[in-house]
Order: sequence, then C-alpha cells, then structure tokens
Amino acid sequence: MKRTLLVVAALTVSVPLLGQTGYQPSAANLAAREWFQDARFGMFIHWGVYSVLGDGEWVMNNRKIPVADYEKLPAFFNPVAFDAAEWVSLAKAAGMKYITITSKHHDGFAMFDSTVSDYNIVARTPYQKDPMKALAEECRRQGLKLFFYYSQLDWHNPDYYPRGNTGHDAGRPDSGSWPRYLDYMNAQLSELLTHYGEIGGIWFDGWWDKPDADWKLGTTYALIHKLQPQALIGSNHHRRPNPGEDFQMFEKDLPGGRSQSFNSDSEIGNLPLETCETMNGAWGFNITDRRYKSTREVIRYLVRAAGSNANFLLNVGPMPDGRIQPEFVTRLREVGAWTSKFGESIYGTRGGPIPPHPWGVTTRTGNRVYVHVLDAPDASLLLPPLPAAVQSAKLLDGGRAVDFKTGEFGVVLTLPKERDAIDTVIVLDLAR
Ligand code: FHN
Repeated sequence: MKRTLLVVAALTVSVPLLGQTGYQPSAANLAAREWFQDARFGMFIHWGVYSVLGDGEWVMNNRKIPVADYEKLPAFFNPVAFDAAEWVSLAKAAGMKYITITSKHHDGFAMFDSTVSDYNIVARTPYQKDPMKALAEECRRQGLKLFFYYSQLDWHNPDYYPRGNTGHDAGRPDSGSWPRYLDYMNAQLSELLTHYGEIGGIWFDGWWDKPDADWKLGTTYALIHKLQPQALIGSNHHRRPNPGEDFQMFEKDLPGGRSQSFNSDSEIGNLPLETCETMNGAWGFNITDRRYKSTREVIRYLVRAAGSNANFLLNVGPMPDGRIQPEFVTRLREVGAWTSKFGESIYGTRGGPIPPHPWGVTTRTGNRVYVHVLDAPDASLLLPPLPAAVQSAKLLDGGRAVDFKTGEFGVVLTLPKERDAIDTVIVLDLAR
C-alpha cells in the first residue's frame, strides 16, 4: 500500500500537467467559439525585425546568427509605411473577419511595448511606436477581432534553458532559470491581455521545441482566462488539444491531414478548428520566394477548410517598411471579389453532412446544404443519402434550378455544363 502511494506520488511530481485541468469555459468564451466558427476566414501576419533580411522568420536559426549580431537588426527596422488602417481594410476587403499577428516570434523580439524586457520595438527600433496598439484600435474601428500569436519558444532569452531542439547557435550561456523564463512569458502575456482592450485570443506556437519540459500550461492558461475569459486559447503543438485550450489549429494541412512531418501525431479533437497556410512558401517576408499560390488555389483552400468544418487563416509576411507586398494585395482583393459573391456558402456555416471528397465538399447552415463542386469530371454527381429529403436544388450563382433525382442510393445531381472554374456551388434546401 505504502509502495503504491509512493509510486503515485512520484508520478504526480514528475509528469507535467498538460493544461488547465477542470477548466470550464465561461459563457462569453463559448459565445466567442461560436463567433470564431462563423467567421471562417482570418488573416495571419508574420512580422518582425527578421523582415529586414528578407529571408523568413527562421533566419536567426537557419543562418546561425548569434544573439549579439541579431541584436543589431532592430536598429534597421523602421516601418514608416506601416498603416494599420490599410492592413485592416485589406483584410476586410478579402472577406476576413479577424487578424492573428505575431506579437513575439521565436527570435524573442517583442513587436509590442513591453516593460518586462527592453528587447521590443518601442525601445530598440528607430520607429519607437507600438504597431499592436494601432492595429488593435483599427480592428475595433473596422469590426475585426485581433488575436496575438505568441511564441513560447525563445532564441534570445538566456533563461529559455535547458535549450530545446532549436536555437543552439545563438551563443547564449549554458545556464538559465526555466521558472524565470515562464514568469517572463506570463508577464508579457499579461501585458498583451491588459494593454490592448478586448482581444480575440492567444495563438501559441513553439511548445514543440521542448515537448518534455514542464511548461506549467495550467498556470498560463488560467492567467489568460482570468484576465479575459472570452479570449480563445489555441496552441500549435500539432497534437490533440490540452485542457484549457479553446480551439485547435492545423498548419499547412487540413484537419487530420498528415502531409507535413510535424503533423504526424496530430489528431482532431472536439474544439473549433482552424488551418493556416502561406501565400507563397514563407511565413515571414521572403524576398526571393516566388511560389505564389493562385487566387483560385487560395479560394479552394478556404472552401476545403470550410467543408472540413475549419477556419482558414491565410498568411501575409509584410515587408520591413510596413507594407504588404503587391503580389499578396492583388490576390487578397481577388479573393474578396469571390467571398463577397459566394460568402453565404462559407460564413456562418459548419461542415456539411457529407465528409470531404476529392470532388469537393459540403457546408451547411440550418436545413440548407451548399455543395461545392471543385473537381467532378462527370456530368452528374452522386451524393450519399442526406439527413432529410432534398426539396430544391439551384446554383448559388444566378439561382438556376439544378436537376436532381432521389433514390435509396442517395441523390444524383445533374451538373451544369458550364462549370465555374473555381467552385460550382449548388444550394440544396432540405425538408425540415
Ligand atoms: O516555426 C513556426 C513558423 O515559423 C510559423 O510561425 C508557423 C505558423 O504556423 N508555425 C511554426 C512551426 O510549427
């Protein structure tokens, strides 16, 4: 008996608590989750001093730049052309309902005014202003929600010790206090949750760098939920959600997809879902990356995400002067032309009654089902039996009736001869 107790005690001490156990989301948080799912489309922004080098946000690690040299970068970072109103209007024009921006990426540089450390944009750059403040105000003015990305992984702070899998060439001493690092992180999070009004949530990244560490997630999550109970917490740990998280994200894969090595352990939980993807191949500004996705590809990703019951967080990496590059602006405006016409089949919907197929996906609101025909080679399309009888079928674009036949096998739709090059959306109204 004594031995069993000892074993239990030992286990209790050595296994780090994964999350905020016993967490009960507040009514405001549950409402925010509904809002989040209705929103379906957001803008991801990776912006930091790394943009000066035009080689992505991992440049410090990839080029083995030590802290002492990387610290010279902020002096060159002067985004005088940054205009929060322009960014927010662009997101809005694309049909996006929220923005998630890097407040601190793995390089440890705070893109906000932080009293916890002077390694921040106000103290160390000639710009001397807090772009998060401007963005928070502008989002409020234009009716978008603002989420803060926060990297738990830190290549700059010496207390991020023992080191994780990355950041070994930063030239930091082989010592540091992990508890002090967690205090630093929680203090910065408190700033983000108290200086910018009501925020949409915190988008964590970097846990994966030290998966065996005791991150004391419960303390951090409880702090956030105490300061802003409605704020949604998500963590890009590529695993099933932990207690205390309010949404689950997937990176460069639709939910459940495993095309990326870091998604090999990913599993879909039961929280609202989001998937994020880049416009070219890079998150942070990369001056030589010309692998731009076409507008059609971007829209189809949005459609496939909605059909997988997930939001789409589409990334831009602004340039060091604060502007968003023209290749992105053009595509976002074109996406906006599509969302303004076909938005009812995306916003406020949930994944439809038919799981995603190679031919396309379905979304639904109430008893209305939207069939998004993306790649159906034949003249007709067989849908498996639906939860209720189809009463009418018509094209979303123009309202022309679509012929259909119902049988034990399901429903056969006669597809229009002229297909939409992006997405032929057929609206089915089901019996109540
Ligand atoms: O390492 C980061 C990367 O720089 C970027 O921020 C993406 C966005 O999802 N997440 C990380 C890798 O999982």
